[in-house]
Amino acid sequence: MVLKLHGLSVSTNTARVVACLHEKDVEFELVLVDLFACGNKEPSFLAKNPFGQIPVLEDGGITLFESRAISSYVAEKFKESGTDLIRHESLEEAALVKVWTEVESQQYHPAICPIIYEFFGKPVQGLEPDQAVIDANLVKLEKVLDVYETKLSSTKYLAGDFYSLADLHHFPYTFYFMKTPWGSLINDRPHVKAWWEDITSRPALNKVAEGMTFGENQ
Ligand code: GS8
Repeated sequence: MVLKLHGLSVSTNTARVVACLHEKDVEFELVLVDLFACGNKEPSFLAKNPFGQIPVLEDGGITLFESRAISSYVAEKFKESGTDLIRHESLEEAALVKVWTEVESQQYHPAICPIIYEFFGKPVQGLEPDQAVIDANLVKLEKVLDVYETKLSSTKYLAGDFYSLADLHHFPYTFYFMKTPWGSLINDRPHVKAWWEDITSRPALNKVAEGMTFGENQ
């Protein structure tokens, strides 16, 4: 049975899961949820995710929400196909992948998410971006990126010399961030820049990027 992913291709959190499905060569059906028509607040959707957010994955008898948990499930279930994203043959490498997936969620995301919301999300809702919020989070993001610059000067990717789920999880928000006026935060750090260029040359991620057109008409 084909996996069903409820979401939108422009959505960052949907794109995180789609990236993982492409890396694993897993066939899936994207079921569109119209956020603008509040499709995510309908009882049939709330039955799948009581928090009313995309993405949601349905795989046979199991229904999952939270994009990082979904991608971990996909990477684990299909560990034998496509790119090995979780280094399942090495306890140490697998642990490092978990460390850096946590870093994305606990350090990187809290800084980058408000910037993306202010810059792309608010105008779509007819609201004015708050530059003070953007500035405060750019400072936070710079500090995280300084750590990344040091780390990536000793290993090619975040968890080691291998591409993993940890790198992949950074893709959607960084992709939109590079369309803001502050892409120099990435480009001015040579190791971070090389890492980003390497990741974005991956066919699986290029495929995801095709659908990430949010804010293109701004
Ligand atoms: C966040 C999902 C989310 O914010 C995850 O899956 O990683 N921590 C969750 N989804 C947004 C769309 S942006 O991708 C969403 O569904 N927003 C609508 C709403 O909150 O009403």
